[in-house]
Amino acid sequence: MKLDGLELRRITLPLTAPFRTSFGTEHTRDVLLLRVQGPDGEGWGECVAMAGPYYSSEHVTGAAEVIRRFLLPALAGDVDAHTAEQRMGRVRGHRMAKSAVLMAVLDAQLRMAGMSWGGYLGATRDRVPAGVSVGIMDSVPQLLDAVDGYLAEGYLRIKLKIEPGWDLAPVAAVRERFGDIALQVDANTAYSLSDARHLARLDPFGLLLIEQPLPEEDIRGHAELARRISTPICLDESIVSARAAADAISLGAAAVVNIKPGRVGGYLEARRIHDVCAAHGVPVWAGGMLETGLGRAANVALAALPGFTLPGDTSASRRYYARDITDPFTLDDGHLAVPTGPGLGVSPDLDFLEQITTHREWLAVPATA
Ligand code: OSB
Ligand code: MG
Repeated sequence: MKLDGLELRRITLPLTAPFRTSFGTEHTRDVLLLRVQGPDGEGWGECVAMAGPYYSSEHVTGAAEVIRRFLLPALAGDVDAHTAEQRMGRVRGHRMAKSAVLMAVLDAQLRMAGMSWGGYLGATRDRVPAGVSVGIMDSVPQLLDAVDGYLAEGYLRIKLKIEPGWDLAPVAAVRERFGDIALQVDANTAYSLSDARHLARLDPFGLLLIEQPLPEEDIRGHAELARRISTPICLDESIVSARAAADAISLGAAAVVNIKPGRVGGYLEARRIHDVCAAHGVPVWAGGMLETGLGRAANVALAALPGFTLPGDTSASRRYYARDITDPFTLDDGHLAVPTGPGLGVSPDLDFLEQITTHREWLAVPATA
């Protein structure tokens, strides 16, 4: 396929409620959207990098600059998702930037071929079970109200964000009030190995998993922690590639893996991680980065692959935004439907996009890589 150019667009979307994690509080989502355009069609991508480099080392303004300066040449000449991925491999890191470019290229490619995202990746289901990630709150009663509301909407699994000082009490309160619901926690690297005895006090609550208790680079620490607590350890931040997944699994650091395409450089690498985990019998689930309907469409399709045996952080649009940029994803009996149309199967509302656009630029693809 031939591509003429890439449009970068920044939009600001207010979150329906502040989302607090151990690395900060988000009030709005500042999203970088990409649109590749060629003579035969277009494709959309969403960059999951956040406003600041607190979840991982990337941030949205940096990602835009990397795309502009270093990734754009990968789109020269005859290109598809695999060639673009290979050419971008020359750039070290910057996986969220690469993932956004690859998403736009793959969307264009699949729209032209009339193939759906799920069909291309190997989805085996037409709907996926939805979980919800619940931020740190000011008080336990406020948390119980939030969880109560999500359970009433039909969410099939609750994830509580935790940090030192907000862990045992909220977990105990949610267990006491709601009983035997599917419950897990996410620490976003807020602990150290010296907290092992404290974290072992979560064991009696029968959590599905504890997500990323220790720093990104600390694979050995997670393996050691796994010997000291009975809650299964799931890695998020640490799993930056299929190779990292294979290493973490063989070292005993990951009993479960959270797969986020942005974090690993795109949907092709995400599928490789799925395959590596499946080969090892390690369950995976689809993480989220507060995506708009574009990223959500792709994540929901990914979550329909056979190895995704746990509910993902693939919540309905209204959990995040009063108005999404695509037709909203809705919860039906605790599930989201996998889009079936060509490419992502959803398209942004261009009039609404104009209203929330803060910056827009057109980049012509150079003649040669
Ligand atoms: O660690 O999973 C995380 C959101 C932003 C950055 C990191 C994380 C999260 C979430 C929310 O937990 C997932 C979602 O609902 O999109
Ligand atoms: Mg996480």
